[in-house]
Amino acid sequence: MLGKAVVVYPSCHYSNIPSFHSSSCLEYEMKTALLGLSQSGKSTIFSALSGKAIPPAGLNVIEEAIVPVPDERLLWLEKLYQPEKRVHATVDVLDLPGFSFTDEHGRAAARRLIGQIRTVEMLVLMVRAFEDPSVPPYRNSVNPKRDLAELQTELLLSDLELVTTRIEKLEKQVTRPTKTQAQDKAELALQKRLQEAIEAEKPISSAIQTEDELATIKSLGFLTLKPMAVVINVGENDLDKSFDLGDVMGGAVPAVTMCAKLEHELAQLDEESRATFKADLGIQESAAEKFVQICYSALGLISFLTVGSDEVRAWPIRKGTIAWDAAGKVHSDIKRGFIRAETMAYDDLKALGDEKAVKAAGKMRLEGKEYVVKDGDIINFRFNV
Ligand SMILES: Nc1nc2c(ncn2[C@@H]2O[C@H](COP(=O)(O)OP(=O)(O)OP(=O)(O)O)[C@@H](O)[C@H]2O)c(=O)[nH]1
Ligand SMILES: [Mg+2]
Repeated sequence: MLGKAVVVYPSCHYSNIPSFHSSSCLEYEMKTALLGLSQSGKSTIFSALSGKAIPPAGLNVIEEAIVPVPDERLLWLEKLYQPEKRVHATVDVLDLPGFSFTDEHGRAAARRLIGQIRTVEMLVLMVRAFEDPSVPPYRNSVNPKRDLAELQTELLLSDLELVTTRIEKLEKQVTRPTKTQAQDKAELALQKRLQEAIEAEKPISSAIQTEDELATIKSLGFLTLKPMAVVINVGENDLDKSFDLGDVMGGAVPAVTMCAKLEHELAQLDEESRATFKADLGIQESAAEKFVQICYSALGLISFLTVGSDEVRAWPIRKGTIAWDAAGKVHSDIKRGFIRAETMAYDDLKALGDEKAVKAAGKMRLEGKEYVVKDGDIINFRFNV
Protein backbone atom coordinates (compact mmCIF):
# COMPACT_ATOMS: atom_id res chain seq x y z
CA MET A 1 0.00 0.00 0.00
CA LEU A 2 1.17 3.52 -0.79
CA GLY A 3 1.60 6.31 1.73
CA LYS A 4 0.58 9.91 1.36
CA ALA A 5 2.69 12.42 -0.58
CA VAL A 6 2.84 16.16 -0.30
CA VAL A 7 2.44 17.98 -3.61
CA VAL A 8 3.04 21.71 -4.08
CA TYR A 9 2.21 23.67 -7.23
CA PRO A 10 4.57 26.60 -7.87
CA SER A 11 4.65 28.68 -11.02
CA CYS A 12 6.42 27.24 -14.02
CA HIS A 13 9.27 28.66 -16.09
CA TYR A 14 9.20 28.03 -19.81
CA SER A 15 11.88 28.96 -22.29
CA ASN A 16 11.06 30.56 -25.64
CA ILE A 17 9.33 28.24 -28.07
CA PRO A 18 10.90 28.01 -31.54
CA SER A 19 8.38 28.18 -34.34
CA PHE A 20 9.16 25.88 -37.24
CA HIS A 21 5.89 26.34 -39.08
CA SER A 22 3.00 28.69 -39.63
CA SER A 23 0.92 29.33 -36.53
CA SER A 24 -2.05 27.53 -38.08
CA CYS A 25 -0.36 24.24 -37.10
CA LEU A 26 -0.42 25.00 -33.41
CA GLU A 27 -3.91 23.82 -32.57
CA TYR A 28 -3.01 20.26 -33.50
CA GLU A 29 -0.07 19.94 -31.22
CA MET A 30 -0.03 17.66 -28.27
CA LYS A 31 2.20 18.25 -25.31
CA THR A 32 4.47 15.44 -24.21
CA ALA A 33 6.58 15.61 -21.06
CA LEU A 34 9.93 13.86 -21.01
CA LEU A 35 10.61 12.87 -17.44
CA GLY A 36 12.90 10.59 -15.51
CA LEU A 37 15.41 10.27 -12.74
CA SER A 38 18.44 12.55 -12.81
CA GLN A 39 21.09 12.01 -15.49
CA SER A 40 19.11 9.51 -17.50
CA GLY A 41 19.76 11.34 -20.79
CA LYS A 42 16.54 13.35 -21.20
CA SER A 43 18.19 16.59 -22.30
CA THR A 44 20.50 14.75 -24.70
CA ILE A 45 17.48 13.28 -26.50
CA PHE A 46 15.58 16.56 -26.25
CA SER A 47 18.50 18.33 -27.90
CA ALA A 48 18.66 15.69 -30.67
CA LEU A 49 14.93 16.21 -31.29
CA SER A 50 14.78 19.97 -31.12
CA GLY A 51 18.23 21.16 -32.18
CA LYS A 52 18.44 23.15 -28.95
CA ALA A 53 21.66 23.09 -26.94
CA ILE A 54 21.80 20.75 -23.95
CA PRO A 55 21.13 22.90 -20.88
CA PRO A 56 23.91 22.89 -18.28
CA ALA A 57 23.41 20.38 -15.44
CA GLY A 58 21.60 21.70 -12.40
CA LEU A 59 19.58 24.31 -14.33
CA ASN A 60 16.19 23.84 -12.76
CA VAL A 61 13.90 24.85 -15.61
CA ILE A 62 11.45 23.10 -17.90
CA GLU A 63 12.54 23.45 -21.53
CA GLU A 64 9.99 23.30 -24.32
CA ALA A 65 10.30 22.71 -28.05
CA ILE A 66 7.98 22.12 -30.98
CA VAL A 67 9.34 19.12 -32.81
CA PRO A 68 8.34 18.30 -36.38
CA VAL A 69 7.22 14.71 -36.89
CA PRO A 70 9.52 13.11 -39.47
CA ASP A 71 7.47 11.63 -42.30
CA GLU A 72 9.16 10.12 -45.33
CA ARG A 73 5.91 10.29 -47.24
CA LEU A 74 6.07 14.08 -47.23
CA LEU A 75 9.56 14.00 -48.72
CA TRP A 76 8.38 11.78 -51.57
CA LEU A 77 5.28 13.92 -52.17
CA GLU A 78 7.42 17.04 -52.21
CA LYS A 79 9.38 15.65 -55.14
CA LEU A 80 6.17 14.87 -57.01
CA TYR A 81 4.23 18.08 -56.40
CA GLN A 82 7.11 20.58 -56.05
CA PRO A 83 5.11 22.66 -53.54
CA GLU A 84 6.17 25.98 -52.03
CA LYS A 85 6.36 24.38 -48.62
CA ARG A 86 6.25 21.13 -46.72
CA VAL A 87 4.41 21.14 -43.40
CA HIS A 88 4.98 18.35 -40.94
CA ALA A 89 2.78 17.37 -38.06
CA THR A 90 4.41 18.47 -34.81
CA VAL A 91 4.66 17.36 -31.23
CA ASP A 92 5.31 19.73 -28.37
CA VAL A 93 7.93 18.29 -26.03
CA LEU A 94 8.85 19.39 -22.52
CA ASP A 95 12.23 18.45 -21.03
CA LEU A 96 11.95 18.26 -17.25
CA PRO A 97 14.86 18.53 -14.85
CA GLY A 98 15.69 15.06 -13.50
CA PHE A 99 14.00 13.77 -10.37
CA SER A 100 15.93 12.57 -7.38
CA PHE A 101 14.12 10.99 -4.47
CA THR A 102 17.23 10.18 -2.46
CA ASP A 103 16.83 13.05 0.01
CA GLU A 104 14.11 15.40 1.28
CA HIS A 105 15.27 18.36 -0.82
CA GLY A 106 15.24 16.26 -4.00
CA ARG A 107 11.85 14.76 -3.16
CA ALA A 108 10.30 18.19 -2.66
CA ALA A 109 11.76 19.49 -5.94
CA ALA A 110 10.61 16.39 -7.85
CA ARG A 111 7.09 16.64 -6.47
CA ARG A 112 6.91 20.29 -7.44
CA LEU A 113 7.86 19.32 -10.97
CA ILE A 114 5.39 16.45 -11.06
CA GLY A 115 2.68 18.89 -10.04
CA GLN A 116 3.54 21.08 -13.01
CA ILE A 117 2.86 18.45 -15.66
CA ARG A 118 -0.79 17.74 -14.89
CA THR A 119 -1.96 19.47 -18.05
CA VAL A 120 0.25 17.62 -20.54
CA GLU A 121 -1.36 15.00 -22.76
CA MET A 122 1.25 12.32 -22.49
CA LEU A 123 4.19 11.20 -20.36
CA VAL A 124 7.41 9.69 -21.66
CA LEU A 125 9.39 8.03 -18.90
CA MET A 126 13.10 7.91 -19.65
CA VAL A 127 15.27 5.36 -17.86
CA ARG A 128 19.03 4.96 -17.96
CA ALA A 129 20.52 1.68 -19.07
CA PHE A 130 23.91 2.97 -20.30
CA GLU A 131 27.11 2.38 -18.35
CA ASP A 132 29.52 5.30 -18.26
CA PRO A 133 31.99 5.79 -15.39
CA SER A 134 32.05 9.54 -16.06
CA VAL A 135 28.30 9.84 -15.35
CA PRO A 136 27.53 8.78 -11.76
CA PRO A 137 24.39 6.61 -11.78
CA TYR A 138 21.26 7.19 -9.70
CA ARG A 139 21.45 5.28 -6.39
CA ASN A 140 25.00 4.23 -7.33
CA SER A 141 24.05 1.59 -9.89
CA VAL A 142 22.53 1.39 -13.35
CA ASN A 143 19.20 -0.42 -12.97
CA PRO A 144 16.44 0.54 -15.41
CA LYS A 145 13.83 -1.78 -13.87
CA ARG A 146 14.33 -0.37 -10.37
CA ASP A 147 14.34 3.21 -11.66
CA LEU A 148 11.15 2.72 -13.62
CA ALA A 149 9.44 1.19 -10.58
CA GLU A 150 10.48 4.21 -8.51
CA LEU A 151 9.14 6.64 -11.11
CA GLN A 152 5.83 4.79 -11.27
CA THR A 153 5.46 4.80 -7.51
CA GLU A 154 6.02 8.55 -7.37
CA LEU A 155 3.43 9.20 -10.09
CA LEU A 156 0.94 7.01 -8.22
CA LEU A 157 1.68 8.85 -4.96
CA SER A 158 1.07 12.15 -6.63
CA ASP A 159 -2.32 10.95 -7.91
CA LEU A 160 -3.13 9.54 -4.47
CA GLU A 161 -2.59 12.97 -2.99
CA LEU A 162 -4.93 14.49 -5.56
CA VAL A 163 -7.66 11.88 -5.13
CA THR A 164 -7.49 12.14 -1.33
CA THR A 165 -7.90 15.92 -1.42
CA ARG A 166 -10.85 15.57 -3.78
CA ILE A 167 -12.51 12.97 -1.56
CA GLU A 168 -12.14 15.23 1.52
CA LYS A 169 -13.77 18.07 -0.38
CA LEU A 170 -16.63 15.95 -1.74
CA GLU A 171 -17.33 14.39 1.66
CA LYS A 172 -18.07 17.86 3.03
CA GLN A 173 -20.00 18.87 -0.07
CA VAL A 174 -22.41 15.90 -0.13
CA THR A 175 -23.76 16.70 3.34
CA ARG A 176 -25.27 19.94 2.00
CA PRO A 177 -28.54 19.87 0.04
CA THR A 178 -27.16 21.60 -3.03
CA LYS A 179 -28.26 21.30 -6.66
CA THR A 180 -25.24 19.13 -7.38
CA GLN A 181 -25.70 16.79 -4.42
CA ALA A 182 -26.59 13.71 -6.49
CA GLN A 183 -23.71 14.37 -8.87
CA ASP A 184 -21.31 14.91 -5.98
CA LYS A 185 -22.36 11.60 -4.42
CA ALA A 186 -21.72 9.78 -7.69
CA GLU A 187 -18.32 11.43 -8.04
CA LEU A 188 -17.44 10.59 -4.45
CA ALA A 189 -18.12 6.90 -5.10
CA LEU A 190 -15.99 7.09 -8.24
CA GLN A 191 -13.11 8.87 -6.47
CA LYS A 192 -13.15 6.22 -3.74
CA ARG A 193 -12.82 3.53 -6.39
CA LEU A 194 -9.89 5.41 -7.92
CA GLN A 195 -8.29 5.68 -4.50
CA GLU A 196 -8.56 1.92 -4.04
CA ALA A 197 -6.95 1.36 -7.43
CA ILE A 198 -3.98 3.59 -6.61
CA GLU A 199 -3.57 2.03 -3.19
CA ALA A 200 -3.33 -1.30 -4.98
CA GLU A 201 -0.61 0.35 -7.14
CA LYS A 202 -2.76 0.37 -10.26
CA PRO A 203 -2.99 3.43 -12.52
CA ILE A 204 -6.17 5.54 -12.60
CA SER A 205 -6.61 4.52 -16.26
CA SER A 206 -7.23 0.91 -15.16
CA ALA A 207 -10.15 1.93 -12.91
CA ILE A 208 -12.12 4.04 -15.38
CA GLN A 209 -15.02 2.09 -16.87
CA THR A 210 -17.11 4.54 -18.90
CA GLU A 211 -16.80 7.69 -21.00
CA ASP A 212 -18.94 9.51 -18.40
CA GLU A 213 -16.51 8.61 -15.63
CA LEU A 214 -13.67 9.82 -17.78
CA ALA A 215 -15.44 13.13 -18.43
CA THR A 216 -16.04 13.57 -14.68
CA ILE A 217 -12.39 13.33 -13.72
CA LYS A 218 -10.49 14.40 -16.85
CA SER A 219 -9.94 18.02 -15.79
CA LEU A 220 -8.28 16.96 -12.52
CA GLY A 221 -5.12 16.01 -14.44
CA PHE A 222 -4.37 12.59 -12.96
CA LEU A 223 -0.95 11.56 -14.21
CA THR A 224 -1.63 7.84 -14.29
CA LEU A 225 -4.63 8.45 -16.54
CA LYS A 226 -2.41 9.78 -19.33
CA PRO A 227 -0.98 7.72 -22.16
CA MET A 228 2.61 6.77 -21.39
CA ALA A 229 5.65 5.44 -23.14
CA VAL A 230 9.04 4.34 -21.88
CA VAL A 231 12.38 5.22 -23.45
CA ILE A 232 15.30 3.02 -22.43
CA ASN A 233 18.55 4.89 -22.94
CA VAL A 234 21.17 2.24 -23.71
CA GLY A 235 24.90 2.33 -24.38
CA GLU A 236 25.95 2.50 -28.01
CA ASN A 237 26.85 -1.20 -28.12
CA ASP A 238 23.59 -2.34 -26.56
CA LEU A 239 21.06 -1.26 -29.16
CA ASP A 240 19.92 -4.84 -29.74
CA LYS A 241 19.69 -5.72 -26.06
CA SER A 242 16.25 -6.45 -24.62
CA PHE A 243 15.17 -5.45 -21.13
CA ASP A 244 12.73 -6.84 -18.62
CA LEU A 245 11.14 -3.77 -17.11
CA GLY A 246 8.36 -5.53 -15.27
CA ASP A 247 4.71 -4.68 -15.71
CA VAL A 248 4.79 -0.97 -16.55
CA MET A 249 1.65 0.78 -15.19
CA GLY A 250 -0.17 -2.52 -15.07
CA GLY A 251 -0.08 -3.25 -18.78
CA ALA A 252 0.43 -2.11 -22.32
CA VAL A 253 2.87 0.78 -22.18
CA PRO A 254 5.06 0.89 -25.30
CA ALA A 255 8.82 0.93 -24.77
CA VAL A 256 11.56 1.96 -27.16
CA THR A 257 15.30 1.43 -26.85
CA MET A 258 17.70 4.09 -28.06
CA CYS A 259 21.14 5.52 -27.40
CA ALA A 260 20.73 9.21 -26.61
CA LYS A 261 24.39 9.99 -27.14
CA LEU A 262 24.43 8.44 -30.61
CA GLU A 263 21.18 10.10 -31.58
CA HIS A 264 22.58 13.42 -30.51
CA GLU A 265 25.68 12.93 -32.64
CA LEU A 266 23.45 11.88 -35.53
CA ALA A 267 21.35 15.01 -35.24
CA GLN A 268 24.42 17.20 -35.71
CA LEU A 269 25.11 15.75 -39.17
CA ASP A 270 23.77 16.86 -42.52
CA GLU A 271 21.16 14.75 -44.33
CA GLU A 272 23.67 12.73 -46.43
CA SER A 273 26.20 11.99 -43.69
CA ARG A 274 23.34 10.98 -41.45
CA ALA A 275 22.11 8.39 -43.94
CA THR A 276 25.64 6.94 -44.22
CA PHE A 277 26.09 6.98 -40.45
CA LYS A 278 22.75 5.23 -39.91
CA ALA A 279 23.63 2.58 -42.48
CA ASP A 280 27.00 1.98 -40.77
CA LEU A 281 25.32 1.60 -37.40
CA GLY A 282 22.50 -0.51 -38.70
CA ILE A 283 19.96 1.98 -37.33
CA GLN A 284 16.82 2.38 -39.41
CA GLU A 285 15.23 5.30 -37.64
CA SER A 286 16.45 8.34 -35.78
CA ALA A 287 15.46 9.10 -32.19
CA ALA A 288 13.00 11.66 -33.47
CA GLU A 289 11.25 9.05 -35.58
CA LYS A 290 11.09 6.49 -32.79
CA PHE A 291 10.06 9.06 -30.26
CA VAL A 292 7.26 10.37 -32.41
CA GLN A 293 6.09 6.88 -33.29
CA ILE A 294 5.65 5.94 -29.67
CA CYS A 295 3.82 9.19 -28.98
CA TYR A 296 1.58 8.56 -31.96
CA SER A 297 0.74 5.01 -31.01
CA ALA A 298 0.16 5.87 -27.35
CA LEU A 299 -2.16 8.73 -28.24
CA GLY A 300 -3.95 6.86 -31.01
CA LEU A 301 -2.90 9.44 -33.60
CA ILE A 302 -2.60 8.92 -37.35
CA SER A 303 -1.87 11.36 -40.19
CA PHE A 304 -3.85 12.14 -43.27
CA LEU A 305 -2.14 14.10 -46.02
CA THR A 306 -3.03 16.98 -48.31
CA VAL A 307 -1.10 17.83 -51.48
CA GLY A 308 -0.94 20.72 -53.92
CA SER A 309 1.31 23.31 -55.49
CA ASP A 310 1.15 25.45 -52.35
CA GLU A 311 2.02 22.79 -49.77
CA VAL A 312 2.22 19.13 -48.96
CA ARG A 313 1.12 18.57 -45.43
CA ALA A 314 0.53 15.94 -42.74
CA TRP A 315 -2.45 16.43 -40.41
CA PRO A 316 -2.60 14.53 -37.13
CA ILE A 317 -6.03 13.11 -36.23
CA ARG A 318 -7.17 10.53 -33.70
CA LYS A 319 -7.75 7.03 -35.05
CA GLY A 320 -11.42 6.64 -35.95
CA THR A 321 -11.90 10.26 -37.09
CA ILE A 322 -14.49 10.57 -39.88
CA ALA A 323 -13.86 12.52 -43.10
CA TRP A 324 -16.25 15.28 -42.06
CA ASP A 325 -14.26 16.00 -38.87
CA ALA A 326 -10.96 15.67 -40.71
CA ALA A 327 -12.22 18.38 -43.09
CA GLY A 328 -12.80 20.59 -40.06
CA LYS A 329 -9.14 20.25 -39.10
CA VAL A 330 -8.17 21.86 -42.38
CA HIS A 331 -10.79 24.61 -42.20
CA SER A 332 -14.20 25.10 -40.59
CA ASP A 333 -15.60 26.28 -43.98
CA ILE A 334 -14.54 23.00 -45.59
CA LYS A 335 -16.41 21.07 -42.93
CA ARG A 336 -19.48 23.29 -43.27
CA GLY A 337 -19.65 22.95 -47.06
CA PHE A 338 -18.42 19.34 -47.19
CA ILE A 339 -19.49 17.47 -50.34
CA ARG A 340 -17.05 14.58 -50.76
CA ALA A 341 -13.55 13.55 -49.75
CA GLU A 342 -11.61 12.63 -52.88
CA THR A 343 -9.25 10.07 -51.41
CA MET A 344 -6.31 7.94 -52.51
CA ALA A 345 -3.92 5.91 -50.42
CA TYR A 346 -0.33 7.20 -50.29
CA ASP A 347 0.92 3.67 -50.99
CA ASP A 348 -1.15 3.50 -54.21
CA LEU A 349 0.13 6.87 -55.38
CA LYS A 350 3.70 5.85 -54.68
CA ALA A 351 3.29 2.50 -56.44
CA LEU A 352 1.54 3.96 -59.50
CA GLY A 353 3.56 7.15 -59.85
CA ASP A 354 0.98 9.92 -60.22
CA GLU A 355 -2.67 10.85 -59.68
CA LYS A 356 -3.60 10.09 -63.28
CA ALA A 357 -2.40 6.53 -62.94
CA VAL A 358 -4.23 6.17 -59.61
CA LYS A 359 -7.47 7.28 -61.28
CA ALA A 360 -6.89 4.97 -64.26
CA ALA A 361 -6.42 2.05 -61.86
CA GLY A 362 -9.75 2.89 -60.20
CA LYS A 363 -8.05 3.66 -56.90
CA MET A 364 -9.26 7.22 -56.46
CA ARG A 365 -12.33 7.10 -54.21
CA LEU A 366 -15.08 9.60 -53.47
CA GLU A 367 -15.85 9.17 -49.79
CA GLY A 368 -18.73 10.64 -47.80
CA LYS A 369 -18.85 12.40 -44.42
CA GLU A 370 -18.91 9.19 -42.39
CA TYR A 371 -15.85 7.62 -44.02
CA VAL A 372 -13.28 6.68 -41.36
CA VAL A 373 -10.01 8.25 -42.44
CA LYS A 374 -6.95 5.98 -42.57
CA ASP A 375 -3.29 6.75 -41.93
CA GLY A 376 -1.69 7.87 -45.20
CA ASP A 377 -4.94 8.82 -46.95
CA ILE A 378 -4.30 11.70 -49.34
CA ILE A 379 -7.47 13.75 -49.32
CA ASN A 380 -8.79 16.51 -51.53
CA PHE A 381 -11.94 17.83 -49.87
CA ARG A 382 -14.67 18.92 -52.25
CA PHE A 383 -16.78 21.56 -50.60
CA ASN A 384 -19.19 24.34 -51.35
CA VAL A 385 -19.74 27.42 -49.16
N1 LIG B 1 27.62 7.12 -22.49
C1 LIG B 1 26.47 7.75 -22.59
N2 LIG B 1 26.31 8.90 -21.95
C2 LIG B 1 25.12 9.53 -22.06
C3 LIG B 1 24.07 9.00 -22.83
N3 LIG B 1 23.02 9.83 -22.74
C4 LIG B 1 23.40 10.83 -21.93
N4 LIG B 1 24.68 10.65 -21.52
C5 LIG B 1 25.46 11.51 -20.65
O1 LIG B 1 24.83 11.54 -19.39
C6 LIG B 1 24.90 12.83 -18.83
C7 LIG B 1 23.50 13.31 -18.54
O2 LIG B 1 22.82 13.50 -19.74
P1 LIG B 1 21.59 14.49 -19.84
O3 LIG B 1 21.01 14.35 -21.18
O4 LIG B 1 21.95 15.83 -19.37
O5 LIG B 1 20.65 13.78 -18.79
P2 LIG B 1 19.34 14.37 -18.11
O6 LIG B 1 18.46 13.22 -17.84
O7 LIG B 1 18.80 15.48 -18.91
O8 LIG B 1 19.95 14.93 -16.75
P3 LIG B 1 19.16 15.84 -15.68
O9 LIG B 1 18.32 16.81 -16.41
O10 LIG B 1 20.26 16.46 -14.88
O11 LIG B 1 18.36 14.86 -14.89
C8 LIG B 1 25.63 13.69 -19.84
O12 LIG B 1 26.99 13.74 -19.46
C9 LIG B 1 25.47 12.94 -21.13
O13 LIG B 1 26.53 13.17 -22.02
C10 LIG B 1 24.28 7.77 -23.52
O14 LIG B 1 23.41 7.26 -24.25
N5 LIG B 1 25.51 7.20 -23.36
MG1 LIG C 1 18.24 17.46 -18.31
